[in-house]
Amino acid sequence: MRTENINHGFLDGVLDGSREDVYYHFGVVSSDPVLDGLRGVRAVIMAGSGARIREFAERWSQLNGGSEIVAFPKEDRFVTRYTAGVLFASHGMGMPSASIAVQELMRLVFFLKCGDLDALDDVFWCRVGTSGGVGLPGGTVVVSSEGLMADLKPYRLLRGAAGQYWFDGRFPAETREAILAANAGVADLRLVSGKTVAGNEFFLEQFRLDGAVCFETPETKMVWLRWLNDHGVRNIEMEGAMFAGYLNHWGFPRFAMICCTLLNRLDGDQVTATAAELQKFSEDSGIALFNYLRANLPGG
Ligand code: R2B
Ligand code: URA
Repeated sequence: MRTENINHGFLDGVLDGSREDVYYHFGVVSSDPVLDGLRGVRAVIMAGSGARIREFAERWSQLNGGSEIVAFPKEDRFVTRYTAGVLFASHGMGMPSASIAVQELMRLVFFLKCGDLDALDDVFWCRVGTSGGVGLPGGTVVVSSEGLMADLKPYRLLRGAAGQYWFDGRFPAETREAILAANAGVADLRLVSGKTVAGNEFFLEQFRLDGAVCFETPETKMVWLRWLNDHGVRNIEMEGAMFAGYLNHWGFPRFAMICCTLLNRLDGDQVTATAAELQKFSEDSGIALFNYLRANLPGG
């Protein structure tokens, strides 16, 4: 971990009891007894939708002998479940929403691990999501090597008049290789790795022509998509650059993003896959995750 990048000025007071931390969007505070049962957390799994989180937790519980599932009571922002050493949490859509979830979960995990840097090193983080493929058919599962913004530069935020905060969007290669290895030879699962672009918008920053607001032409859209393709970008979603950036900032060594593609953006903009196809796409990214968890979480 990079302890120098952890906000000890705030977080150490939570550990020594001089202040309480309010994880407002998750509806829990650091003194809440519900957190006592989460100290053994070994992985944090995030997905955009709350329904997906409930399904994942059910599945992980079944794989672990029907382990008890703990829920946080507040669900109007994010849905959270904990079972068998894994904390599952939704993050909504886009980096503004997901960054709130990631920041509060980093604080929560720091508290649960009592600030122990070795214990924090052991926590695996993963976002499992959907995306638009770049030169890949719908149904391909992409394990990201790097998260970038629409200009192929890493995630950054405005720092008032002082410029920007910049982040490192690379995903750890060892974790990515371990995910690929855990899924080698799985029948009917197309798994690839490559760079991922996170757009701040589903339409404009993904160069779609079907938004209510549109500034692109078929030509400018294709120039952008081909530029991404030429630079090794395999898919486009809306959170990965921030997700990797924040986890790298604290120095977590094990994290990943696994996203299925819903369509090939070189062929179109609208998501026209059937409900059955979408279900299969979503299941495939879950299969890739659970194969990794079973192989890499001792006792999982
Ligand atoms: C993928 O899908 C969502 C938009 O439909 C967004 O959260 C993402 O990253
Ligand atoms: N999610 C995205 O952000 N873009 C797509 O094209 C599909 C899913």
